[in-house]
Amino acid sequence: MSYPWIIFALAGAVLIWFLIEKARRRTHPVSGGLQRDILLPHSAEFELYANAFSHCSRKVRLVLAECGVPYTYHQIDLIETGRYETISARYLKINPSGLVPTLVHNGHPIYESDGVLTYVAEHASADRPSLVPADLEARARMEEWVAGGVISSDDPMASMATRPGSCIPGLTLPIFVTAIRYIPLRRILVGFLFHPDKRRPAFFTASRLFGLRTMLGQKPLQQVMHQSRDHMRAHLERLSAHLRDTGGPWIMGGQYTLADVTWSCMLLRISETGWLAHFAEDKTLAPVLAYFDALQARPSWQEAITDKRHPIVEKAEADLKVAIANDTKVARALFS
Ligand SMILES: N[C@@H](CCC(=O)N[C@@H](CS)C(=O)NCC(=O)O)C(=O)O
Repeated sequence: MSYPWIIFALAGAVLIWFLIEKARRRTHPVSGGLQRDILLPHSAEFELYANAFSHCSRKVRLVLAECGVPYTYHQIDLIETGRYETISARYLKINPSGLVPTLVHNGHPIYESDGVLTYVAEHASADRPSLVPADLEARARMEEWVAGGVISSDDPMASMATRPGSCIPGLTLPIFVTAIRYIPLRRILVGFLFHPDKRRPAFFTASRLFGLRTMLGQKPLQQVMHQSRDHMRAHLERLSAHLRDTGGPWIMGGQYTLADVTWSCMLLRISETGWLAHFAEDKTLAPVLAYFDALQARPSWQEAITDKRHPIVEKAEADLKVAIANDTKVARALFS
């Protein structure tokens, strides 16, 4: 074969590989809840596909631990913990939306973490206290707190003023930037080929190439972070006033509920990204800090959070702390 033909044949083979791979990795939205019509291969009654760092995954691990439900754990990587495993052909068979977490019960997947919380609470071990108030009116109030923590699959940053969960992605940006330095560029670039949301590989590629200082200096990024920060501060003030008025120790008073599962993960995220220390300069938020301490002291925290920590996230958290403490440009970009 002559030289141009070899090039032509190779290009054709690459194109065919790309098209096949793209078709295998196609994502589509899924409806929440138990999927009775889907049966997946499974070996345990409950199996959880989740990521160590993902906020929604943490909620599900925490509710499983609180409810004493044993499960087989499958760690699924996001690019910030190593690779785009949520869009691998293998994972898309489990959840075609390409999002974690997915809880599988007797082979049937349950989508959308907030529906999973209720589902697990209904399947709690008989020796565990209920995570849902028996009184209907109290239950409705708890559900409002849980709804505030939802991260929408369609628009994760929608309605920040009414939904603290929507502030989480913006507040996570600094730790994304620090974590991605541990990921090889070639893995990040794969997202341009296959990730359904090209803003993710674009953001991560820029973060990998330019680093924290430069990224935090970008006005659009600052705007998102500051908007998220200011709305989150208002949500924390509301939480603080609520805890002070009711006397806690939990959101629904004496009963630890799904509302506390949700807020555990929100407080964890703003703590590991350095925002909580900044918010805590406002002494009126003292009840929130005491509440966060109490959440971390529960045995479920050890099982669901501490034991599942990811080394890259630990390094990123430490790097970010050092940058905030030693680099005024970084601190100013975040907190001024
Ligand atoms: N509404 C969904 C949101 C799930 C979600 O956004 N998951 C993120 C991680 S927290 C994800 O899988 N992202 C895919 C990616 O980053 O590529 C739920 O509550 O389960």
